[in-house]
Amino acid sequence: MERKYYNPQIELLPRKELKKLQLQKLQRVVRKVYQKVPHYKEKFKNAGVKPKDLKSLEDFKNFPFTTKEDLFVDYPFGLLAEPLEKAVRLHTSSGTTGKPKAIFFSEKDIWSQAKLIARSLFMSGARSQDILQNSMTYGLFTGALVMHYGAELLGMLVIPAGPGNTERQIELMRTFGTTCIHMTPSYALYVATVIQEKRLEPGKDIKLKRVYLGAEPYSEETRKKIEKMLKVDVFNCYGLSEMGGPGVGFECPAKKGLHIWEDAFYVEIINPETGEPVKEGEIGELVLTTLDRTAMPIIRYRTRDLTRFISEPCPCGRTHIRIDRPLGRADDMFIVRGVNIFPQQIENVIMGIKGVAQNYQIILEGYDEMIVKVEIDRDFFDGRIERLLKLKEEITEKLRQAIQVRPKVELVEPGELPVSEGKAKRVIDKRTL
Ligand code: DLL
Repeated sequence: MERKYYNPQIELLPRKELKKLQLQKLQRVVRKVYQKVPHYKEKFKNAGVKPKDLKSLEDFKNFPFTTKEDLFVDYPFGLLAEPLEKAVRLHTSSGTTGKPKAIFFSEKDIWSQAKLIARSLFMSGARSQDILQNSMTYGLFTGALVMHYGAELLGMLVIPAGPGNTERQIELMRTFGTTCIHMTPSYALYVATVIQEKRLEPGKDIKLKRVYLGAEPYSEETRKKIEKMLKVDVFNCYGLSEMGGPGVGFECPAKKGLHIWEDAFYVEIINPETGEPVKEGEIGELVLTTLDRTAMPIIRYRTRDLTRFISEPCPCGRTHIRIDRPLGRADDMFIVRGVNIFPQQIENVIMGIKGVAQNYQIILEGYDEMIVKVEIDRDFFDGRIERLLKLKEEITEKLRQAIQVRPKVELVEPGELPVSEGKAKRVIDKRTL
């Protein structure tokens, strides 16, 4: 039964045919939003395009982008392309400021996204005998519910644990023999540390095999660290509420970038300043169009997420394009002494250093001062000061080499920094510039 979530006719579809399929779907979606959503009709008019102008995929770049701000025009129902009664679920995504973005799903939308999740989980090796502990937040956030439906569709036993209460998380894992877990990377680092501190043995006390991490950027070093601590395979899962939540992009066992499901999304990467496509392999802003969504299709959505295409064929044989692990949103970037820095760059350096525990925080204060607080293994606080100073110097120097700015590094004991169960807040900007 579960074999139906591996569909070689779609997943291995030659790119030429995949593009043909995309064009057909794009023409349909463009027609639909033009006819049903006055806001899109207006935008098309301003851009001087009509649905009939979409004759090839090339033509699509003449169509207008949808931005976060567009979601607030005629809020909250303005972008619905079907009567509200057709919608069966609401999810929201709260940005850093203002009102949340409201995303509506029809019944069909719920199951299309669930199928993408089932396909993604199957691709990672999960099967119906697996037990998924879903430790993302249930509620308005898409993270838990969307994954939940997809995992059930695949036939997995789903434990709707939600985040937090780490003792209970571990108890659930031990009692029910959880084999797969879905959570944020920052929380996973914490849970892995607690498992280690309790001296629970991976494979024996804890049966985890696969860990699905998403909802926030994290580095390759963090993946490696969690894989080593728990003896598991970590898979990166990308998505955003506007595109239906998790399952938009997912890693295959090659773990070299995330496949974007191109039968469901049309994907572009643009230069955020000019709006033009970037050159092959260059980093830019990911722009996505829903190809199957019915209640609230969105075209050319500027995600603000920065990534690049990995265009070489994937060893897994799937033809759907891969993107590199998202670096974060353009808004996550901060500038210190004229240098553009992403939290993930810092994370990638520190998580590869022996002695560093699971948590860190970046504080910007005073006149462009950058402090990196790093939790380190408890046994470093055994009174051997030279060892501590050496570690501090190693972290400072490696960060300086990576980001060209010498930060002030503070080493703290595990548990001293706030633990995030959902999305972590890595940067606190208290500058008075
Ligand atoms: O975070 C959907 C999701 C839930 C994805 C669970 C994966 C797992 P939003 O709350 O709308 O939706 O936030 C979306 O989070 O635009 C990215 O900036 C970031 N993000 C999500 N997944 C990843 C990832 C969900 N794997 C925003 N790597 C996105 C990096 C990610 N950033």
